[in-house]
Amino acid sequence: MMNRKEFIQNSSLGVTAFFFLGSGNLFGKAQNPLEHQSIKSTEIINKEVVIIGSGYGGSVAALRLTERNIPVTLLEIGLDWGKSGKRFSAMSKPGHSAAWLKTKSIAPFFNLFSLEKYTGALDRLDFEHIKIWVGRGVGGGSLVNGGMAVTPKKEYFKEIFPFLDTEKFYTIYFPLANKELKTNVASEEFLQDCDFYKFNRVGEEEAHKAGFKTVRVPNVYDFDYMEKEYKNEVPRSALAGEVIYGNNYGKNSLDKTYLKKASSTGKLEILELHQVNHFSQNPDQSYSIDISVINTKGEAIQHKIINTKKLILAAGTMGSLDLLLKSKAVNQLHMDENIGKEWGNNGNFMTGRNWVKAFSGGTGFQQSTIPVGGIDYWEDKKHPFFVEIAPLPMGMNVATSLYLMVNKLKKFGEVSYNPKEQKLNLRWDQSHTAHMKDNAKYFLRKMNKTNGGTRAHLLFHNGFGADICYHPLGGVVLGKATDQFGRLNGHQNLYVIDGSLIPGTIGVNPFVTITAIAEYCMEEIIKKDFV
Ligand code: FAE
Repeated sequence: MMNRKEFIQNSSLGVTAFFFLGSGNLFGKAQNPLEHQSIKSTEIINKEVVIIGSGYGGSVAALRLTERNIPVTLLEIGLDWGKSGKRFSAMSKPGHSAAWLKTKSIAPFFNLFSLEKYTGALDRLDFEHIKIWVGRGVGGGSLVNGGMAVTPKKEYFKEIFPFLDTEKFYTIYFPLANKELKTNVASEEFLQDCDFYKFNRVGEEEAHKAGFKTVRVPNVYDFDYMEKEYKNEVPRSALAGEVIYGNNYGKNSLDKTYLKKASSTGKLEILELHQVNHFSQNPDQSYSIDISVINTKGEAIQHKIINTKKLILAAGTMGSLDLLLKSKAVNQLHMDENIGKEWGNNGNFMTGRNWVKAFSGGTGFQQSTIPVGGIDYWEDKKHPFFVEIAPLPMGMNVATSLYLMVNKLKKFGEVSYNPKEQKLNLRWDQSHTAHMKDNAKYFLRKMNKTNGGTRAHLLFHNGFGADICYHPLGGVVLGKATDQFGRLNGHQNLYVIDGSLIPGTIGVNPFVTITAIAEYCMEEIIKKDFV
């Protein structure tokens, strides 16, 4: 039997696996752009509407405004990968896209790779008890995520958002989000036939034997394209180990859906490599945004102030919190007392099993990077959870199953700002994840008892990845820090439209919910505030 070190060394990829659930200098000390020698002056520009961040919230806002002929400027700290002509790297060969301004790869396991510092597509924000992965670039998290497009359970959605019209969400906003995101489901025939999905067939079979119910999980990866990949009719992406550093083909990330549509109106201006430092409110309720334009090494090369009548923050949960709290510290921006509260990791907890079917074929040599299966145990009274059967595409038969669990939250975390160190603080420790660990123990015990296998000590210290978070949510909660449509309390013309609106948990992978909530908010905001 291999030990953890041998396991890592023996893997031909030595990387990987990690999606689904789903710090750099962005959240570190703010650099004064004018300190940079080459920057002599500040450019001042006026715009009608500015959106900060091009993930799910920002992309929905951009489309709904521009299709009504409203000119929008979208500021994104990361690269416009489509425009740049640069390619995303596969997990076996981390290159430029693999990490945001780091010199070592930052995947959740096995970071053996040195990197050239570059404005890559994946970032990791490190706090004492939790590491948070996020996407950087035009398309935000959609560039690096596993594409799992899951609509939450109606009852849980109702519990989390009791004041929203649930029926309207399930008849209008969720179907609309799924249509625009191009959500689709793999054919059962393909999944049975395809060698690259053995890990999923094994995962489901073992779950059934242990008494768990499994569900097919929709995705935004185009499964028709994947079937062609399998037949070698088109270039491979999901079947060539691409995902967490970006997919060159197949995945309908936001640049191919919402943002493409918004750009076709001719009303959308996307400014890449624009790092927003902070913003201030003017007496006439307009906003001034302080921006460093950076190069691909992360150096500030230009300083801009953009004045705008309306400002939409869509920098993702951690990005929007950072901007709000920093702007309060730097510019005395008024701050609602609820900002930073009700933060959560969406119950993310990683675990796995070694020696899965070790003596009868394992989980397969080749694995697709796109997950398609889930274990639904959400209704259990004592141990409610949802588990994603995650691929582990290591280029060898590792006989190891990886699981990303989504649990309920028992206790919220809280985000604040440390003005001295100029960075975010996150109040979050083992007491927040203790019940998730209990659920993971229960799940693994049941699986191992029926199927054999051991807790995945080869993947994680002690077999549990309690500190891995792909789904940061909350901190600017809808109806608490904002009104019921994302208008920030105590301000005019200032909106938050992203994952921070969801109070810490939604029970499944979150981007479909973030998209649906953005659709709902933008409908009202455009109707009332953009007459
Ligand atoms: P997000 O997509 O993070 O976009 C925010 C954007 O703002 C980014 O492009 C930032 O670069 C940009 N930004 C931030 N700060 C600044 C600044 N100061 N100046 C300029 N720009 C800025 O926000 N979810 C699922 O539902 N299914 C999955 O399968 C899944 N897998 C995942 C796998 C991984 C590895 C990761 C990291 C996440 C995964 N997620 C998944 C989570 C999902 O991608 C995430 O919830 C959404 O992307 C969040 O959407 P937002 O619109 O909130």
